[in-house]
Amino acid sequence: MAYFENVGKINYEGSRSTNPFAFKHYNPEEKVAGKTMEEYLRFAMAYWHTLTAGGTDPFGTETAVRGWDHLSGMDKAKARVEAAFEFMDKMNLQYFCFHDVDIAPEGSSLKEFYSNIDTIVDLIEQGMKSSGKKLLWNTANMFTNPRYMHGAGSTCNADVYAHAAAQIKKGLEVGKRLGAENYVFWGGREGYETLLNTDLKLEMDNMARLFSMAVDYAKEIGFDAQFLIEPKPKEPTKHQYDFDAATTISFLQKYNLDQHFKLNLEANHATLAGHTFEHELRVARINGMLGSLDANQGDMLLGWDTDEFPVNIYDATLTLYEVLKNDGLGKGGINFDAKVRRQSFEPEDLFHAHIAGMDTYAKGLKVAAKLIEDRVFDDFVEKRYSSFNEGIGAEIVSGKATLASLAEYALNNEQPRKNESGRQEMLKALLNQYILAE
Ligand code: XLS
Ligand code: NI
Ligand code: NI
Repeated sequence: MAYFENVGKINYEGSRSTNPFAFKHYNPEEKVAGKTMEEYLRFAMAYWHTLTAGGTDPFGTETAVRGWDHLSGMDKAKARVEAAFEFMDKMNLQYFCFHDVDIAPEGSSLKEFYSNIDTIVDLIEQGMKSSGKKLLWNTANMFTNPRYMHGAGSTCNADVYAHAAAQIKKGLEVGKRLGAENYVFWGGREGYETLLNTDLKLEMDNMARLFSMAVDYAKEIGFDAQFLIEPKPKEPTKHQYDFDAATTISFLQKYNLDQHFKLNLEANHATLAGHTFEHELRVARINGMLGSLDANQGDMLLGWDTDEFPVNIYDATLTLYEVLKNDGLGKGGINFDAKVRRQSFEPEDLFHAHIAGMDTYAKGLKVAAKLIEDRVFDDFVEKRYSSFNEGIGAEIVSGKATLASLAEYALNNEQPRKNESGRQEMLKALLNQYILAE
């Protein structure tokens, strides 16, 4: 059965193509900065947005029209697996990502959930074998079920904590079986609403304990995926512990978990934290913690995680700039944690959305590669800090300088080197020039 029968395979037709069902920039084979686009971009379909979600919002029910609407329970779950492989094939997506509850219904007990997962994972495994598609990452949803109202790793209820552990255990087993390249933790309920009822220290210690248990269990079963934490400052919880890249890195360092984890950074989460996406990527990159991306974009006029498909080429360029400077994402990839708008309810809209996102990132990759090749910002930054390459600057950098030696230097140098312009506007104009030219 075909679930997307109105759409065929999406191919690259070049930037002048007028076919809405074609890539204008994403040309998987094309070489950019020494690798093919496909190797750098490693695009993934988010199972939850593309197959499980139906377009609800806090004020309205589902609007999406899908070929599996008439089914329910396990039949629906099975149909979605078929649809998933058809979609990835047509869309030329090599990877996918899912939460446990996206693929299988929870049923009425943990045992039933485990068995539902096993049945569906059998089908996914077959689909992967015959199509060559790969699992970028899986994760456990520990935020939707009412049991997680107070959190999962940070809950006040030890029985709920145990349930979360059981979900993670299964998630790791599934990940191993399907050869997941990463395993993600996103803590939507790991945080607090009011300090009046919260033991902040115990909650954070317990979260770290759960992560350590996961590290141990993965080792025990020989699951060698890269562990990732996905920061987000708020929503659904008022204050979330994995607030942003910097906060999450220091959390991991404090609990000696930093060698086992990297970060999965999401564009819309960055802006919710009051950062640009490139800020989050840069912080992770310089700390050796850049793992994977959740590609989407928010709406500056709306204050929540709108998870729109990324279409902003300016942002994509700066995103890919960091990715290239990181020499790619290693085991990571670019997961479209993005959904079509509720009004875009037809199956075709899923294709338009992914084409828009993949083309935007492909174009960003090309521009970023050129910016790096021409050392547009590198040369400027190098020169800007050149006072640290010699004399007193070199002493500071080498760690030899003391407050006393610097004070002595300053006393003898009442006329410091004059400051130079930061040339921000010139650099932004250059960036525009590259975006428009490429
Ligand atoms: C929600 C998160 C979530 C994670 C996976 O805001 O982005 O979808 O990516 O749990
Ligand atoms: Ni995400
Ligand atoms: Ni999100």
